[in-house]
This record gives sequence, C-alpha cells and structure tokens, in this order.
Amino acid sequence: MARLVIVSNRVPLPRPRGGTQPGGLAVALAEALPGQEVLWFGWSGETAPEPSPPSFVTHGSTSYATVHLTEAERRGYYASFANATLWPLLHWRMGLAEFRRDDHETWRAVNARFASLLAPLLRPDDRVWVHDFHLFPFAAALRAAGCRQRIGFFLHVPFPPPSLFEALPQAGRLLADLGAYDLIGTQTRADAEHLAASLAGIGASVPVAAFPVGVDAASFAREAARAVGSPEARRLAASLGGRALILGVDRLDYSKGLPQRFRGYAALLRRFPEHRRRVTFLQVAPVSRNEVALYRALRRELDELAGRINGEWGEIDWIPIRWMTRAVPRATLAGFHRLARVGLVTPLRDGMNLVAKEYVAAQNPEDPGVLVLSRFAGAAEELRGAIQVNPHDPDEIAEGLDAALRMDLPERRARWAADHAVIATNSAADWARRFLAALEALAPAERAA
Ligand code: GDG
Repeated sequence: MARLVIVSNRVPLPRPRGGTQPGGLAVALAEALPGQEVLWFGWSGETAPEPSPPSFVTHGSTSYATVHLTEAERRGYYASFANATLWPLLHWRMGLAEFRRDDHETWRAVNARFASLLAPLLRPDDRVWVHDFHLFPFAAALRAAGCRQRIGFFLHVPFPPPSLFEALPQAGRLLADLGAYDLIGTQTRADAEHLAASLAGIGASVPVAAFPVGVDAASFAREAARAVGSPEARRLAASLGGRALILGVDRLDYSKGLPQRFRGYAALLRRFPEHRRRVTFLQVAPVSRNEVALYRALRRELDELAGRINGEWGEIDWIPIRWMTRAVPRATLAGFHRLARVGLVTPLRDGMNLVAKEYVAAQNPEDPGVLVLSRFAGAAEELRGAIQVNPHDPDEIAEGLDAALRMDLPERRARWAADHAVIATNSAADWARRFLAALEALAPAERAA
C-alpha cells in the first residue's frame, strides 16, 4: 500500500497522556487509518527565531514531521491571513475580514517554504492529502518543486458563493492554486457547487465533490455510556436537581452563533414561562484564537449576556446559564452529552460541526435527547431528525427549544434513530477511506492533462 502523506496546519503530535485538544481535524483523523504508513507534516504550533528544518517523531506506523514558524511568519500566515482574512470570508462574514497584501505574501511564502521542506521527503508513489484553507497554495508549491504525486485537498470549512469569494483581492490567484490539486473535497454539496462555480470562472477543471466528515459513533457512544458514571458527570447530574439540561459545546468562535444562542435561550425563558426553573443551560466554550481582537470582544459580549440573563431570570436557588470558557476532557464531555435532554448547536455557518454528530452518538437509545441544530451547519444536510432552526432569529431558537423540551419519547426515538443511522455509516475512518478511494480512482492521465 502506498504511503499516505497528510499535510495540515497543525499536527496532532502524540502526547504521553491525557491533554485535551479541541479542534475538528485532529479528532476526525485520529484512528482513521489503522496500520497504514503515514507521514504527517505541518506546523509544530511553536515559533523559533530563525527558519529551521523539520523535527521528526515516530509513533507506531505514523511519522510526524513538524516545522516551527518565525514570529513574523506566525503573525502573517496564521494569525492574520488565515484567521483574520480567510476564516471570516469563508464563513460568509465579509464585514469581519481584514485585507492586507503583505499578510497574503507571508501566507504564500510559508506555503512555499513548507512545500520545499516536504518535497525531498516524498517518495514517487506517495499519496498526498492536504487539509484546509491555510494550505490552499500547497499543491501548486509542490508542483513548482517538481513533485508529480497525486495530491488531494479537503476543505473543512464552508466555501461561500462565488460573488462573495471574489471580494478577496487575491481570489483569482487562490483559485488558480487550487487548480494544482487532483481532487478537492468539501463538507457539503452546497460548498462543492460554490467552489466548482468559482473554479469554472477561471477555467480550472479540478473534480470537486462532497465528502462529509464523520465521527466514530460507536466508540463515542461507549465513552459516553462509561462517562455518565464518572465523578464529573455525577456531580453535574446531582447539581441539576431533576432539571432538564440544555448543552452547548463549541470553540469560542464567532462562527458558532453563541450570542444568538444565549438570546434564544433568554427568549425561551421570556416566552415560555413553564420552562423557568425547570431547565439549566450549560455552555462549554474553550477560549480560542485569543490574540485576535474580535475573539476577545466576543468573550466580553458573552460574559455580559450570560450575566444579564442570570440577573434577569435567576432566582436564589436557580442559575439559568452556566458558562465556562475552559476546555473539558473529551470523555467527560461525552458523559455530559448523554445527560443533556437537548443538544443546542447554532452556528451562523459551519463546515460540518462535529459536536452535532457527537451529541447524537452519545445518546441513550432508550431515552435519547433532542438535537436543536442550525440550518447553516454542514451537518444539517445529513441530520434531518434534528429540529432545524435559523439561528439569526432568537424566537426560532426559543420555539425549537420549547418543542425539544416537550417532545414525547416515541418522537424522540424516531428522530434520534434517523440521525443515528446516518452517522453510524460514516465514521471518521469511512470518511478518510472514501476520500482516498476517490483520489486513487482518478485516471493517471488526468494529472498529466
Ligand atoms: C472545523 C470546522 C468541521 C470542543 N470543545 C471541547 C472539545 N471540543 C471538540 C468537539 C469537536 C471539536 O472540538 C470541534 O469540532 P467542530 O466540528 O465542532 O468545529 P471546529 O473546531 O470549528 O472544526 C468544522 C471540523 O473542522 C471537522 O472537519 O466540522 O465545521 O470549523 O470534536 O467535541 N473537546 C474537548 N474539550 C472541549 O472543551 N476535549
């Protein structure tokens, strides 16, 4: 079997023990390919004073090659162009995007430097799989270095309609870069259509298809069933005093619709008095990208909203919102999901949203909770059993929550079974295999052309 070379911005280095690691890609790829020889290449997450060669670690059949960035590279490539230009633009938030030519140049130069470090490590029959928007130009840079291997690309985040993407001053160059891949995967059919239309606009002819990311439903379900007995889950359950738990779990990011979610919960308490004192909303939102001013502002906004809602609706023995910005270990989270009567997931745009799938996976099949899900998460294309809402309307969130809290057992079971059937047939491993099989199936001639 040919070796698989994975390239991603961050590399999930094996850790001695424990250590939480929020973030979709590492979770999705972990354990996806047992036994396969893998080289995983990318940024170490650290900076060094001078550009330096990769460091290597081997764990089982996987070798990790990681490279430090200089501080200037980290700022231009990662903090600025990736997080402050591409992230908002790809999530359809043009008004939040910052445009600076020099950041784009730094981003491009880092891609070129990384490609020049990987190129000498490649074998002729390697398959290369590049991940996410940080690395759009990576294949073009490898090609420029003479590499002829098959190279696939997977975009974990949404791709906006062409008329929005073209606001990016370098849109044409980025699309031309994408033309160097042999296959491009997106999360949803809608994203694939948008990207294919943009590529058609510049005459590039790369196959683009949807490969929705999956979760390992069976193992997450086992973890959840085990974790409900853990001290943390017992503490949570005891503290609820019989109240229904509404749970949100997200990186603290403006794409996740957290202020909208808080306002939707406030609307539930205002409009449906029967739920007051009978529900508790727990939001876990580990701080993310804290050096970007918008993320700090979001945290302040949520601190204020949570305080206001608790002040307005709280009672001496009932706090409506519990809000924590620390990360929680994955196994503990699985137990929390299983305890939650409602999983509340309200992104304004999201590539997929693994939390929605994890919530479904964690439920007790005999007595499952209800997922209230934004129509604008990629997962909404698949999870038709969820109550789908438009997160821009707090009243719609409130009505979705009310319906979820009142739903009878037969309906909860039927909706859960429909969604569970979908996630059970698309594990992280299935997803990776599907993408790689499609990359393998391309006729060799297509590359030369
Ligand atoms: C990107 C795309 C796409 C969250 N808080 C904690 C924690 N998490 C875990 C969740 C989940 C993962 O992090 C987050 O994945 P998402 O998919 O929800 O979102 P992004 O991080 O934005 O991921 C997304 C994904 O890539 C994969 O393609 O679905 O659309 O934006 O697994 O459970 N994990 C732990 N503690 C926390 O506090 N341990």
